Amino acid sequence: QKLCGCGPHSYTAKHFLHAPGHRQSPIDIHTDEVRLDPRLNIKRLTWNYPKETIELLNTGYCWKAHVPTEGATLSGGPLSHDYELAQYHCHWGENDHLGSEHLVNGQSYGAEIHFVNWNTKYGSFNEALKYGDGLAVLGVFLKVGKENPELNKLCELTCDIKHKEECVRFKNTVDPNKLLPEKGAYYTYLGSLTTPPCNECVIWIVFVEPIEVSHAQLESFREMMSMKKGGCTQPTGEHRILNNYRPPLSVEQRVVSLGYL
Ligand code: BO1
Ligand code: ZN
Repeated sequence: QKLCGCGPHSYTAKHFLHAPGHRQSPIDIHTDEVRLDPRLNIKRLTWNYPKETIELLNTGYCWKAHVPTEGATLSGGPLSHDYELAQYHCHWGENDHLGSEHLVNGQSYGAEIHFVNWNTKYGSFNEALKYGDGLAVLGVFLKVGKENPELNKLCELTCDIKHKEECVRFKNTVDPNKLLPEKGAYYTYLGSLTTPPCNECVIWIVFVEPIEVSHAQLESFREMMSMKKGGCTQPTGEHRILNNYRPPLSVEQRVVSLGYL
């Protein structure tokens, strides 16, 4: 599929208020420039996420998963307050060699899951979008290798949300904790939403170690379509959700720090 003229590769100042800023995301993380930051260890980064996912939605741009958010908190590490999990979603490519939003030393992974959390001191998600520490997003790279049994329960549902705005409830639920590493290092830096309006409100936390998923699992994402059911007469191949990642933006004056779980 060709990259659409209005897609992530073309977000500019003209289109979106925040896109010309100095803390845009994603970025290419250069591992020889990351700094060990002892302040990240004063209180370790921890989360208290629910053990279930409620439903899966085709947004027309990606799949998005909803969880019970009551008490679903993230804190510590680079965060000075409690953040609440709102949703998790994914970005992927047309093949296994690209798809992640963040790059590491110029290299892409096949996909990247984002766990989106908002700072509870701002009272609501939409209010939090207005502040530089409003959101904290956990990024997990997906690398093609062996099948991931937990993610499989989600992959099996993508055929039920083939079209935009379709939504399905989990029977065989996914535990979001099992899609996150239990130990290891993370990169953290100040950035933005990677989709319009690209607000510069995100404390990014990207795990160094990818999780493994199979080629077939990523293929199940690539079956999803950006159109509503019956919404178009053209061949369906033209409307698959592919390459829904934004290319890396300039690091500018920013520092990427390294913390440990
Ligand atoms: S991302 O994690 O930087 N790719 C990202 C990008 C955009 C959003 C969230 C995360 N957008 C927001 C929408 C809100 C919506 C919220 C939660 O996601 O602006 O309208 O409520 O789903
Ligand atoms: Zn995202």
